[in-house]
Amino acid sequence: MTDDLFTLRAETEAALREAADVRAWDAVRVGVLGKSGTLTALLKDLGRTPAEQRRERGAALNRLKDELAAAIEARRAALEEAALEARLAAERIDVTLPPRPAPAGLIHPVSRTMEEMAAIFGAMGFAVAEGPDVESDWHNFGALNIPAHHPARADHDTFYLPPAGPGAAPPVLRTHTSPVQVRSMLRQPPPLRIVTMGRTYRADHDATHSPMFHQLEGLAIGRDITLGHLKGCLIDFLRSFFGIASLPVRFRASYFPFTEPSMEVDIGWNRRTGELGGGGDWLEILGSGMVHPKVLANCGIDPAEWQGFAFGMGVERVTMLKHGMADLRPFYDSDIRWLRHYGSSPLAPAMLHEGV
Ligand code: 2NL
Repeated sequence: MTDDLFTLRAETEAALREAADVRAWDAVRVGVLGKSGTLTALLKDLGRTPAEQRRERGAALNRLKDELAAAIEARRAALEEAALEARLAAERIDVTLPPRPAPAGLIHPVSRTMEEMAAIFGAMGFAVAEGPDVESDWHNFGALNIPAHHPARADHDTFYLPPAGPGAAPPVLRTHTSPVQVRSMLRQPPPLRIVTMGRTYRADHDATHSPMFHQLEGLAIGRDITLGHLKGCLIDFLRSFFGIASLPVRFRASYFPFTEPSMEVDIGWNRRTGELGGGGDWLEILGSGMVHPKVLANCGIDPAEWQGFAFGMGVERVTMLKHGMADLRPFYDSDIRWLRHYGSSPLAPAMLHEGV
């Protein structure tokens, strides 16, 4: 091999060593083996080599060409491997790290309140009863001592549905959860201790009324159930639900067609600040009474042998009071900001207050 070929080999090997990435490596390859590369030029010049040296020169050039092609290929493989190693090192992850907390759905305040109510009344021995949203006129009104043309019907703004046939009473969207309790009394003999929660419907819509809202009702039937049991049960419930052990509770005579006597229940609050508890003002929170003997009889229970108490309240209303919410309408707007603010984690247990 002649000096110029030694030099070309040494220079190419040095250039390959210096090529730090595939771009630099390709420049070396093109500079040597490309169309205008140094080695290509030497091969083209072979014709001008004197005839007696041409054979040896040609063989030397071809050997060098193979040698450099191998060196170039080896460098490419080395560069690619180094690039892969660097990428693997950079993209390494620790699969033993705990996962980031995933955003989860939240419990709607109405559901949360109903869960808390079921827990509190459950602790007092009440079972949860459920029933249909579409009711017969009799289950929603008749059984509850509200016959046709009774003035109390006017208060209920009832949604009537198409009747099953000519002359049949139109079914209704239940205006309260009482028909669920009527069905429970008809289905199982006393004694009975149930609460029922769910959707109710009234054709009424403004800032404080929604055509669909939720009610909780309770019913306890026994041989010796008295007004004293009603008062103790509701005082305990209200103090537990609002988390205020000393919450003032007041019972005030009222009227419902399905209870006699009937009582509305007020809790203490501060009208100016909206704070529950002391403050000297009273706020109506629920209705209650001793189940009317006619209602017991309508539901197949002998009023000479059995008596009981019942009560009802609005779920949205007590939720708003508990959490200081001003407006009813956002309950049904599905605004994700409101839901995130007022929703609660499904992982947090229903908050129950001990020692109340
Ligand atoms: C209110 C008042 C009340 C009842 C609901 C009831 C149910 C049966 C028999 C007798 Cl099956 N009474 N429920 C009793 C008194 C009051 O609700 O202000 N609700 C929002």
